[in-house]
Amino acid sequence: MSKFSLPESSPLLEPKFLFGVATSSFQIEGALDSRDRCIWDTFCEKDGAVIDKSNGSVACEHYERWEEDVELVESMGFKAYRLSISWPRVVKQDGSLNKAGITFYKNLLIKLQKSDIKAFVTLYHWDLPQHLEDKGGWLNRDTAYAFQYYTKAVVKEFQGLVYSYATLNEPFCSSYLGYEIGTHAPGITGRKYGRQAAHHLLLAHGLAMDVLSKHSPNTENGIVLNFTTAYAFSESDELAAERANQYFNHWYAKPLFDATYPEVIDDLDDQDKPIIKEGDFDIIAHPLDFLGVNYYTRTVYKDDNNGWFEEHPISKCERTDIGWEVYPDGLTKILTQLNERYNLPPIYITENGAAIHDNVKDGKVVDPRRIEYYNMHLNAVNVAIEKNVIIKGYFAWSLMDNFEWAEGYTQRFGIVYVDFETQVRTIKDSGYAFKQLLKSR
Ligand code: IFM
Repeated sequence: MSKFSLPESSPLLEPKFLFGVATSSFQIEGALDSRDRCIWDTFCEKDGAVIDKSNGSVACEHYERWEEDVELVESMGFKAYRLSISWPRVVKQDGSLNKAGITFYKNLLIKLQKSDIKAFVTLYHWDLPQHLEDKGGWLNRDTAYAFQYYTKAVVKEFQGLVYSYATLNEPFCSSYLGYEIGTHAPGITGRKYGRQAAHHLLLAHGLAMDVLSKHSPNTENGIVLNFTTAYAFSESDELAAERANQYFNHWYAKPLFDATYPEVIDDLDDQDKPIIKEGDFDIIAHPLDFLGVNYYTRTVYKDDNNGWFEEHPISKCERTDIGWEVYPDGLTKILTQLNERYNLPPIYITENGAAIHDNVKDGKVVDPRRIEYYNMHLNAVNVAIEKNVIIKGYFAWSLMDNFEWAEGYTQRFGIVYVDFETQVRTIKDSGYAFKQLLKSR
């Protein structure tokens, strides 16, 4: 009997529905000395930036332990692995390639291929080379063209080894958290910076899609966006919730499909609106082979009586240990909403998971709350498919506990436990639950 319980007729139980696990370079690799610095190395040095004052210099030592880690993915029966490439590990400041970095990823990709695991490669999961930040980072339009150059280099090197490329992971986080409220690297604040960074990120995505479609036509090429489904506190807050929805979610989706920003842009002061050059939207709205959807929770909004919205914190609800409400209906809602609003390509759920304060006892990690979280969200995906959303796969976040950005090592999202003192990995019960599900299909 599987610990996950899905309706017997669920497409998730068919072998062609792809199950994978996800990670990102900065969160697991370590090995800072063998690459250029990135904005997160710098950010971690700032007082108060990371809750436990930690950094990514060791992380999960994946740079040394990658073979063991691929074997873990294989042992649980996953047929896909989502990883990201560290830009400063493969392209040096002078534009030449870092051979050691290229070899590391090549070996990893070859092992995945030999293990019959599809490689879903994300090109940018937040680790911008520091030398580019020194020239303005995502506030500088040239960074989008530097990303195009980097994409070309990667694609040439990894021909035949990659199943799917995503240009960006969660441009909302890179722009809003990084350049608008400053809780992520590079820690800049100001609405106009957030909006401009978002525009340059989307431009970078479009430029990279052009490279991918020309130089890697046989991979599935797309982008990964995160969505925090917006709910209204009361009927009179519907308009405010829709504003928030446009500002936090559709700001990143609408340009891809409708070649324009959502209406909420008209509510911004002129000085906060991004500078958009003629032709930018033609680049950004490049056709996609897939859309990656990351989902963890929802937010409830109220009108702030000033023409804008504010968050209305829910007092009594179930939460994971990072404090995020458990709300699986929000996943179904955002998937159906995207399907109604846009002419969508097929979707992969590229991240979903729960942070729980686990511990190892007698060699085991018992994590029933995480199993239940996954069970509810897998069922939410199933309902979305019943409502005609085309979904081809699901990736659990994350393969293993890792560096959770501004939360440092205080939050554990893995289905594999990592002891950060010894680097010993232990498959959690949730990992075994996936194994059981995958074996039963
Ligand atoms: O750990 C992150 C990941 O890097 C991006 N998506 C959300 C995860 C949990 O916060």
